[in-house]
Amino acid sequence: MKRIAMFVLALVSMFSASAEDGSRLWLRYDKVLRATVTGPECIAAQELRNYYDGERVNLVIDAAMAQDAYRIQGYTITAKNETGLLYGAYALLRGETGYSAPQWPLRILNHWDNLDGSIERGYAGKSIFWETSSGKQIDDNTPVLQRSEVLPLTGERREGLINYARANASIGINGTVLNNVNASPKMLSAPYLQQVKEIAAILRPYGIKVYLSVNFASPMALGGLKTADPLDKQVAAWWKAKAKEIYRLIPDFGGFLVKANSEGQPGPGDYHRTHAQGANMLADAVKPYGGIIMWRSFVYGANHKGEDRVKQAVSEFVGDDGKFRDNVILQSKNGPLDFQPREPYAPIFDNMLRTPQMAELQITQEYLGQSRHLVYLAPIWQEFFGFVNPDRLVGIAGVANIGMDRNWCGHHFSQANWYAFGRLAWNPRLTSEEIAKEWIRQTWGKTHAALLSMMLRSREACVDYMMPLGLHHIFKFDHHYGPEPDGFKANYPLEWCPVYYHQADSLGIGFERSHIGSDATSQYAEPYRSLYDDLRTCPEEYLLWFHHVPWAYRMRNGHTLWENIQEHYNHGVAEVEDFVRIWQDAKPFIDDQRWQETNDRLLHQLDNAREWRKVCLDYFRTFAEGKR
Ligand code: GCW
Repeated sequence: MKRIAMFVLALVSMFSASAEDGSRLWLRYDKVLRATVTGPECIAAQELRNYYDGERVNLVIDAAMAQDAYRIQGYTITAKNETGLLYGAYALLRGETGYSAPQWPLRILNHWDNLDGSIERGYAGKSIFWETSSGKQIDDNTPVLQRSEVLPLTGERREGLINYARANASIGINGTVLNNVNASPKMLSAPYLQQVKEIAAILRPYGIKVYLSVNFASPMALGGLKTADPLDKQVAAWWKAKAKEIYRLIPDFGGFLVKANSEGQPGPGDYHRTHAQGANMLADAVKPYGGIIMWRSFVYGANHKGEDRVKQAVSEFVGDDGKFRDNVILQSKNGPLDFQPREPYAPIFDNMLRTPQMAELQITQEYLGQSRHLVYLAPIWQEFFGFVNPDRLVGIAGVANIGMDRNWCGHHFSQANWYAFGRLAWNPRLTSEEIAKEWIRQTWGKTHAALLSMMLRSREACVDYMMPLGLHHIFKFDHHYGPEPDGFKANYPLEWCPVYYHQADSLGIGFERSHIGSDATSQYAEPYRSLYDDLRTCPEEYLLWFHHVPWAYRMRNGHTLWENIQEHYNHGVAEVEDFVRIWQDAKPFIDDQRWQETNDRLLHQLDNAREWRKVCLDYFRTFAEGKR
């Protein structure tokens, strides 16, 4: 009887293996149902029983182990609790042995998902968490929905969330923010909190806590108060009551993420209060339940007339250093501007030494070809950790690239970025190469050297065909995809205009940020302050970020700057041409659907890379070759 069952299962798994559509991510285990698993009955035991291709596994709980750590020794996995065992089980399934513990206790995905199912900067379909049952749009004027209007989590939705949880647990992610930082106050209304409770119940067994982004003006929009001033007693009381309501539903709720006084979002600044005053008021509300506040430092604009945008976060926050409650964490993007293909690290990490900090990385490729280009992001993050010591951070957040698309991330290779984020959140000292190898083996079946080479070169290729040598933000308005180096709109904030960033003129190109310019270099700690300030020592990959450089300037390879710019664009395009060749050669080894879909995207990427080169060089040439 058991034999027949196994035969049927094998057949089923053969069929599902042939229909490779990317939906199984890197968890492409075939059912083997072989292992005898002893120890506590838990999800780790289930997963091993289903998928471990060995005879037996012992699961052992040892209270003396560090939180989330595991040890794999022979047939035994030891951990402090079931979550640790689960991490150990997935590690065993990917062939790991030995002891492992995570760098940070907070390893969190940020979903920029809106309540109507759309996703800000999402390129892989609709939200996996939210949708109205009528499919209707939700805006500020929509009344609070009835529970029945919020999509129920049944059937495939529920299955999807379980698989989302498995995927996250398999790489150690233990928290998720369910909604956009541009947050609707309705998020905190009762029908939605019910939904959050249900999502939390699905994710909890996988060791994942839920968090919410909150709108700072919620007490007005939702509570009918006349103000959201953090020093107002009624406002503080409203948040306390809201926290109580949330924790009654979800006792292990993680806390709030806040985007305040940034890009039009409300915040304490509206009442002439500081970020610390705003954050602390919220921190006091969640403190009794062990909650945290992740307060973002991504601010620029109104209050900083004329100041170089990349300096504004430090200017605005430095006075608050040391003034935050101990359950507030400042969350900052890796670079001082906005998730560009290459930026120097954000100097806020040098300036807030008495404030716990988290880094926010972007998994969704907003400025790196979205989910149409193959760009493996681990090298960017590794580069960042080369400047900002992971030991100085208390956690890490990644803006998710996940949606309802069959393959979750739009591009089959964008899955690697989700995977790499989790692995680096666990251990930021893993190399991009180690992670890519792991991912390729699990996702494509074996170690393909050519795929590895393509992935490892892809980020630098993107920098080269989009904006080499420290150029930045020369994207088309708003959609952040194609090139628009001549972009300027008089009625737009200057900080959104490409011409503001590259400053090309008849003399040269680049943004002068040394002491003779905006002096952004002075926000850096040594040795970087001096290194970046001096044109002669500034690394060439940041050259035009920090300096306005003459077109005829001699670069390290002996060629002029203008020649170098052209060489980089050409190199970027040549790299993508090579990726297309690599993929052609890989055809015999790759299943049809994934091969075809990836091939289509690579060809599209090549068109785009050529367009970037043409548009940028044609435009810059008019200055460089003295035609203006
Ligand atoms: O890069 C900008 C994005 C916005 C985003 C903002 C932020 C969520 O273009 O879409 O808003 O950053 O990080 O707050």
